Amino acid sequence: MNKLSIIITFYNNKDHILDCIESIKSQRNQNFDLIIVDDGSTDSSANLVKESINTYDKHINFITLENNSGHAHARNIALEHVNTQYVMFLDADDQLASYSVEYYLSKVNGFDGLVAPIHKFTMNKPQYVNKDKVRVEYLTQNSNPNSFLRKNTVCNILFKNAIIQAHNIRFNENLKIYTDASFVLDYMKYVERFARIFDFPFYYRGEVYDPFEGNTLTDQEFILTFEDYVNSYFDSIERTDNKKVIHFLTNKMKKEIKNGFDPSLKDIELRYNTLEKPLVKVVKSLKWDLMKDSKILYNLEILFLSMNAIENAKYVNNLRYVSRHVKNILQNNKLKNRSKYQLFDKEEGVDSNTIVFESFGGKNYSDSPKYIYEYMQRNYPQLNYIWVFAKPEQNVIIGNAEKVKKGSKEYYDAYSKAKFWVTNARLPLYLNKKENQIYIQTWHGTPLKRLANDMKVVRMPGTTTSNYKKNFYAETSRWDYLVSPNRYSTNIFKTAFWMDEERTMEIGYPRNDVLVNRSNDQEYIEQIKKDLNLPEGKKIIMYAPTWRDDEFVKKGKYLFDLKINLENLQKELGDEYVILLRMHYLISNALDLNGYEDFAIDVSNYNDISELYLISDALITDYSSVMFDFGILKKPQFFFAYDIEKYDKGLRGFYMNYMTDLPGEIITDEFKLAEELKNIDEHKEKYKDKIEKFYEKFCSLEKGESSKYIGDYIFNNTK
Ligand code: C2G
Repeated sequence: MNKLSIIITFYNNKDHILDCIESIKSQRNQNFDLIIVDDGSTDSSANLVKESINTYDKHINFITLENNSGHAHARNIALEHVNTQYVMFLDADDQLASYSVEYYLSKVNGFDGLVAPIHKFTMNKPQYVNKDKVRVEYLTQNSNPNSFLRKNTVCNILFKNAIIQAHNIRFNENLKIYTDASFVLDYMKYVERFARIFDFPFYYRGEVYDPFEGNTLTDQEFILTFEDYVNSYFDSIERTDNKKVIHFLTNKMKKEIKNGFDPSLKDIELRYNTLEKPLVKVVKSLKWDLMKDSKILYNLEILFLSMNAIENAKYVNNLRYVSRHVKNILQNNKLKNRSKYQLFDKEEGVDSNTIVFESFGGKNYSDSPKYIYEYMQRNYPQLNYIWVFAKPEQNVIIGNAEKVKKGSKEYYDAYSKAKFWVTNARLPLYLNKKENQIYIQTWHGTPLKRLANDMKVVRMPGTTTSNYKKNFYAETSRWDYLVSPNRYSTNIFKTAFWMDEERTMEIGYPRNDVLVNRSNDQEYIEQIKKDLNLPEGKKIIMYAPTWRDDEFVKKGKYLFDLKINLENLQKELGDEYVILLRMHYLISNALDLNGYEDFAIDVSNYNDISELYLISDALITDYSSVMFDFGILKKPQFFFAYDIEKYDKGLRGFYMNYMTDLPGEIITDEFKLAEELKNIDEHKEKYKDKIEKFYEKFCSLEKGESSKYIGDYIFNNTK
């Protein structure tokens, strides 16, 4: 007979349930019973599970509940079916490491339980238990009364079935979300000795893919969970008279209040208004605990709350916000400018004639903001223009705009004062877009790679899928207008950016006006070539690849490993061609072109890629949106997709069929690339129809008037 039962209950977990079941199948030690409860799912998860266990050589107790009745009920039902010495719970969106069951069974030793840690989602999971890292201790409930309460969850604890059944321990079905403590607290009363594992991962939380759907407890809106948390707290302290346990639970509750009503939270007012009732109730009961070692203003807020004086409490909460910023200002620290801005930014300070421009987060003077600015500068020189740069001294701009440094006092003044914000990438969320300001987001490319909310998982340093999407949503919800280059993009922006059509200006890209207006201007084109010091009489090929989400040094700094074979290209093409190497703006490593100076030119720091399109006879790219802009010129393109497998399936996924819809040859081999490039004219002929089709779909909206459209719109809305 098996020693352990694992209980999985699920409700509409289609995105995670297979990974969860896989983690069970992958247990090296299969000596356990499995009880699965479908808690009235209405999505495909039940079918997914059934399909998956079809090929699993194990007897499974699969229970279907007709209606969804909540975690507590589903688990209580499952408990009726346990026939083993121990039982543990695995959440349907979590996973167990393949060594867990084996390890637990070797350590539990007949004791009253085993408590193992819960880890966050990670890509880098160890494959075995590292003896030098893991720590196992045998403890008594008397001396360690709070071990079972760790992390607010019953998951990843081995409970002894005899204790559960003898004392009829069950989850409190009156609680909605935080039901686990009710079970654990009753169980703890009968525990003497138990094992506890520290310092090594055995159980992983699943990744949150969709932070807006709210299926995952840890990620749910505070507004929706706080009241239940308070109810669960009161339920819990009634279940115990152990002072240490009460102290532990109370400390958790205190933290929940302190963090949940922090004055710097963006939705603090909403939280206060919605949660007044449970907040006052719990504060009344914990008043002295809350005030024990807190600062004076916090204590005052608590005091007001305990007296039901909500308006006064709110006032003090705001005072705490103000005092934080005043402290930054008085201490003269690096947040000083931002704090001043947060305190003094007012609608009355907005000036209708001021426009602030920023491109790629202040990196340079480029892209659509530059073209809109130059149009306005020519036609409306009387307005106030401001450009934001990370390094203002390194950027030369035309016209009379003021240059300001990101993060400086002048930077915050600019965003506070300008009625119009024009930028091509996300702006930091600490900038307050006020009601009487207009934020025009030009964005920076027709999407090929999946974007924002359309990405299932986000693998970028310094963020999680959930945080990335939440922040993105906060950003796009303050865009008044988004520029779209074509119908295809407009449709994508609806799901990726939550942008409705009313807020989308489907007018083509300002940065592409020059491609329409000057593609035949030989003099202009020759001048660009001269400025770049290119050898005369040679044809020009540009290589402009994109970046890889998973190749980075740190947040915002990505690496690129040049996979084209310069030596071979020079040998094959050097007499006739030069090659421009253009790295994406996120790439931070320098190219080493030693020995290729006459053939390869690094144009990564040349601000305006549109000018480079104009002088290039052909383009090599991979998955970059440069293909759509270059498509306007109907010149040959080659797609050097050496890592297509990884990029399409693993990293992002595409919006279109990469293999069939591109206006040029897809090449994965460095030598084949040189061969293809030798026959540019043939290639052009071969892809004639596809180039036309591509142009129709993605480029035909471009009429060379987009800068004018936006510039005039802005001018007409100034005073
Ligand atoms: N770019 C460039 N040089 C490169 C690659 C890109 O100057 N080697 C510029 C182009 O203007 C391009 C823009 O940066 O259109 C965006 O680059 P992508 O490679 O498409 O990548 P990304 O920044 O991830 O934007 O909707 C578009 C997507 O958001 C992609």
